[in-house]
Amino acid sequence: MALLAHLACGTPRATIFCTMKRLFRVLHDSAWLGWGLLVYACSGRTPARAYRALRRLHSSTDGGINRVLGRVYGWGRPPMRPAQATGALGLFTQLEIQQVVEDLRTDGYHMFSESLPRRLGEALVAHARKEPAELTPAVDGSPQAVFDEDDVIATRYLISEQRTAECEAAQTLMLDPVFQAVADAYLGGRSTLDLVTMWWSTALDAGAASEAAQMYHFDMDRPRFLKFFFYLTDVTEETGPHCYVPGTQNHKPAALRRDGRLTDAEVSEAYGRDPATYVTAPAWTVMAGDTSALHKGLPLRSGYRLIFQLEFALSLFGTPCTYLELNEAFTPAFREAVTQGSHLSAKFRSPR
Ligand SMILES: O=C(O)CCC(=O)C(=O)O
Repeated sequence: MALLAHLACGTPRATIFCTMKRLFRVLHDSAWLGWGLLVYACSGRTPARAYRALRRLHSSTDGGINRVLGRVYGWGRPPMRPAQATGALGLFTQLEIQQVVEDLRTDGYHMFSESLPRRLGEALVAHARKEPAELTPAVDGSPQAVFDEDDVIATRYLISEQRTAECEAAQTLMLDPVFQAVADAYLGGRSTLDLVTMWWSTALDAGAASEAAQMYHFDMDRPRFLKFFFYLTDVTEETGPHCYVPGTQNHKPAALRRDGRLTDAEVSEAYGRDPATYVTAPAWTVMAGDTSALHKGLPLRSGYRLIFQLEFALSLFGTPCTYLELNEAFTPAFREAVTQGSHLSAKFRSPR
């Protein structure tokens, strides 16, 4: 493909033609995106065409569109910048928060040296052990199953957002001021909780499963977002370390800007070596990651892995957001935070 494009754009006249064509595409996608942002501002609904334009523009501008939108959101709703914040990982001064942000800017991820309190981690694991989960790949006759390490039937078990959020330990982490302060500082604006999810990964199929995000890809559900990964089991070389290509949240080599799944060979070829960092860590480790960088979960060779994840975004423009019901499973403190107009409010709806 790259050779064909080179031949097609080989002569000076053809080069001008190719440049004009690319420019036209960027302008065309920008117009769709601008229209979509307007529709979203009026109705809270993202037109599918506008969302597709955002994804194409992420590739064609090498992330430039996301940086521009990030600045615009930041001007509208600047981050809070508290002098300090205290949460499950302890007390963080603004300086310490900025150090986390620095790592995120350079590498695209940061491993916290502080661990999740055992009490919270164990409560999440206990919740995940009893919840029915959606299976990938789908298993005939069982749309859902509870994870059973002695009878593994799928590569991934995804617990529903609603049921994950109803776990009290999950609520503690959603309310945590440190994660919110880090997200705001990195994204450069007031962020909103956008996703709460928990899934088991297993060694059932050792081949890279595209559906289970085990091939290189970038995430682009929203214009600007940050994820927190909470490791609830030991993540070793055997049990599916995350692979990150550091720096690709800022720039990607031209050959890797394509949307969709990329093979290991394509990624290594673009760098002339394996550029990935393989993130292994014991249970209760927390990692912040900008997954607009190229990343994947390495297929497990044995055992299983459980991850709890929170995502914060500057806007819910993008893929349809799953709104959660603020039912009686939520603590009074959590309900109050939602109703008082916090970073949680956009994600939750009162029961009908
Ligand atoms: O390690 C995995 O299961 C994949 C995670 C991933 O790609 C993501 O959360 O964006």
